[in-house]
Amino acid sequence: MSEISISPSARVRTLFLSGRWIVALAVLALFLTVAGSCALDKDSALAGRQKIPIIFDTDICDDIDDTWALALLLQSPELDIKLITTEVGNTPSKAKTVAKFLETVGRTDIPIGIGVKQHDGHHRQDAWAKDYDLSSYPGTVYRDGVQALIDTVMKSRKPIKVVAVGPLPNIAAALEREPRIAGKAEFVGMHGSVRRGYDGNPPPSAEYNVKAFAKEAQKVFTAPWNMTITPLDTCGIVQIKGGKYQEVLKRNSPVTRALIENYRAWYRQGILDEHKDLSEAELNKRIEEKLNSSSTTLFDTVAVYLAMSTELAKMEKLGIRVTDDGYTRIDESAKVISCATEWKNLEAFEDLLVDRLTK
Ligand SMILES: [Ca+2]
Repeated sequence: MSEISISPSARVRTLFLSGRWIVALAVLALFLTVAGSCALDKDSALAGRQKIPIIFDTDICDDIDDTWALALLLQSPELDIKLITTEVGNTPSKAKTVAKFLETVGRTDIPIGIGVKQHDGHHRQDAWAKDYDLSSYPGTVYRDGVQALIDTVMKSRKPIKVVAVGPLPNIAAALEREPRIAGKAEFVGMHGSVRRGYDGNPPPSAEYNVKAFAKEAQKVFTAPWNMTITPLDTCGIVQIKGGKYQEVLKRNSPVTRALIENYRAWYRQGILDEHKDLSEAELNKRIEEKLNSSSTTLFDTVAVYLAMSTELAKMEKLGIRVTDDGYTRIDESAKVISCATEWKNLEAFEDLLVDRLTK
């Protein structure tokens, strides 16, 4: 209808005026919507700026501490998880556990990358995810986790942290394929043993994550990126027990439920691997005793913490050389790495861990 056809009659004028009101209201509504969305965008941008983008590289399903670290990660709003890659052994099987965990806690926005596979064998948490079909994961699963890691680092607009809590075949392969990732990322790892070994005392040990793939660790520890590690000196003495452990056990949230279910499956398989003839009653008794008393040593949770803060630990800049037999020796001529060599306040870290897990 053209403007010429508008009649000057009162009826038409009324309609015309009503129309103007409708237009005015629509413009106002549009203005409010745009203003509101601008404010939201501003908030989102602010939140986005404050969050630290990270990639979590984990050998989950071997020791259970990776699952505690994953739970801490998911409960830490400072961190923006861009990708989780699975390390060592049957990496597709490990990706199933990660996928089921993420789906259970409603975080299928997080992509999963399947890391370098060494074998088709079993891992101790397989039973927990045995009925899960990885192809049903609503989020993205990258078959080539190493490439996904490279792409995630290279396209990140902000410096990204690679938080690695297992041996390092994926990270070494990524550095081999695209050395420029070292200029775009920082490395934060649970690796090595500087002055104290597995029992919390000198001498240092050949720590598993380094020793299991020492050549790969050498590649990662000489790449030109900023590195921060928690060696056994700090991560090897973290264990949650007593009232703090009971808080986690009793919280019964999706995250703590998935965590404790995994702990149970992992512990059960560990006993079965060593005592095949154990009666079901004895097996259950041992599981209940352990599951009701304490966590195991939660090495990997400290690497997640160091990705957010170093406040509670004493940090030292040390030249660290990875030896062929898997030790991390202090060597002034080696690349300087930031090492958490002692706790300033271990109790505060344990409180933070429990607070995060139970919130
Ligand atoms: Ca680990």
